[in-house]
Amino acid sequence: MRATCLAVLALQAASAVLGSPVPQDQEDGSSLVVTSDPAVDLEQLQTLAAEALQKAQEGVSEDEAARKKRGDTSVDKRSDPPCTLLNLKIRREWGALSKAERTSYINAVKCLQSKPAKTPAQLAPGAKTRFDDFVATHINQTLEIHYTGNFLSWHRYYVWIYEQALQQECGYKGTQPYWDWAKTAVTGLESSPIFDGSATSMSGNGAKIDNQPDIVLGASTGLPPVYLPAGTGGGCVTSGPFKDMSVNLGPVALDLPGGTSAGNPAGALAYNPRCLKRDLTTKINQKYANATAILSNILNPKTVEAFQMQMQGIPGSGNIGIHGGGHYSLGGDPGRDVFTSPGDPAFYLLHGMIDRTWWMWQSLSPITRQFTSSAISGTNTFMNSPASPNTTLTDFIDLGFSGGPNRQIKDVLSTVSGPFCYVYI
Ligand SMILES: *[C@@H]1O[C@H](CO)[C@@H](O)[C@H](O)[C@H]1NC(C)=O
Ligand SMILES: *[C@@H]1O[C@H](CO)[C@@H](O)[C@H](O)[C@H]1NC(C)=O
Ligand SMILES: *[C@@H]1O[C@H](CO)[C@@H](O)[C@H](O)[C@H]1NC(C)=O
Ligand SMILES: [Cu+2]
Repeated sequence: MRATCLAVLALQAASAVLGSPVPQDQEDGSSLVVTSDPAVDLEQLQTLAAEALQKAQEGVSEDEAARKKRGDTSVDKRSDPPCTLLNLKIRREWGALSKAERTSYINAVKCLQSKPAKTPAQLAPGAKTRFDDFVATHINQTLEIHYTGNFLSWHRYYVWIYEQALQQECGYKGTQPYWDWAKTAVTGLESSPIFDGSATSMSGNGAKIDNQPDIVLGASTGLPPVYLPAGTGGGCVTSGPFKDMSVNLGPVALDLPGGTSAGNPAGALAYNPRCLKRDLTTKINQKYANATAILSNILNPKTVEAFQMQMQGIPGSGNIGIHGGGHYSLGGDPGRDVFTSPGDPAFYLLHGMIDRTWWMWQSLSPITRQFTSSAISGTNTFMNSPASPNTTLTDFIDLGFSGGPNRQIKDVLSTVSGPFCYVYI
């Protein structure tokens, strides 16, 4: 059944890119057997997703070979190499990596932090390193990449270009790992392999600051604010590979109590070297980004609009979504700052998980959710403020000095076509 559906997908993928109308696909999530354990269901979904997309890709390749045989070159317009099982890359959860693999990832991140920036100093005086190029790009575009039509696709391409930089500029042989919040909600952040502060972690908590007030989110918007508990750290990170790293850019909006933003008065892109701060808050992880929350975000939304809103938290709903749950459970500076958050190297593991969640959701209805105009929804500005045009499949993603080339959104909607060839395990 599934194979037939996927062969159809192959044909439709090609026609979607060429602009012809695409017939409806079938929901492909029917093979999921929902159990009483959301963690088990998520594992199952992941396996189904990898399977569905791999088979789809085989279909695409077979189809291409057949067309070539007939002398039909109409699909050869795409410049990217086909994604096959031979070049498929696997992204894995941090805890599933060996210690040697974790160390090589950490070393590559440190390598990016030691190479000079490509961003011209007059554009972003605070961008000192290649790592900072990514932070500067994100700060510069924050209001056009969150609560927008490109939120998911922009961050997918951004994390991939970061992964490419680690590989091509710093000799990293592995892939971008991810932080599975379902796991850390159970173990607690402080004792997880990502944040336990060991030499093979992404560094641990910040130094403990006593009596930190609750965080109040959205106090200035007129909507009911969300109160988040303070965590178990709050100060400078004291352990692990990144304890001496310098955070060079921002902050822009730390959402301090009372609705004050605490941005750097010298400017968002000014040079402002300081320690990396964290405030690990397992309670936030448990409340907003547990296995049930992730599963519900994958199974319930039927449109991408609903999917991305549930993920980012519907303002005024009191729920910050799994995206917010991940970010605020890390906390600190720049972790808690929507603009500057990629300045904490754990950001890329967090957004690996965002991408993985989207990928699982897409695999449940692969045609509609990867290859049609229903794959995206939203406008080009944060909550459409100020009002802006709807995002379209042919809009470009421009990652500035982080890397490129600029890519149209339609080319980054599938992890197994266009420039990409990866799945999650
Ligand atoms: C910020 O965005 C503007 C407009 O796209 C661009 O011209 C500029 O180069 C960007 N700055 C950085 C630091 O990327
Ligand atoms: C798990 O997440 C859901 C959805 O956010 C929430 O309603 C539930 O209370 C959470 N469970 C715990 C134990 O906090
Ligand atoms: C923009 O998208 C909304 C929601 O999907 C839709 O109702 C509206 O017609 C679109 N506007 C244009 C100009 O296409
Ligand atoms: Cu972001």
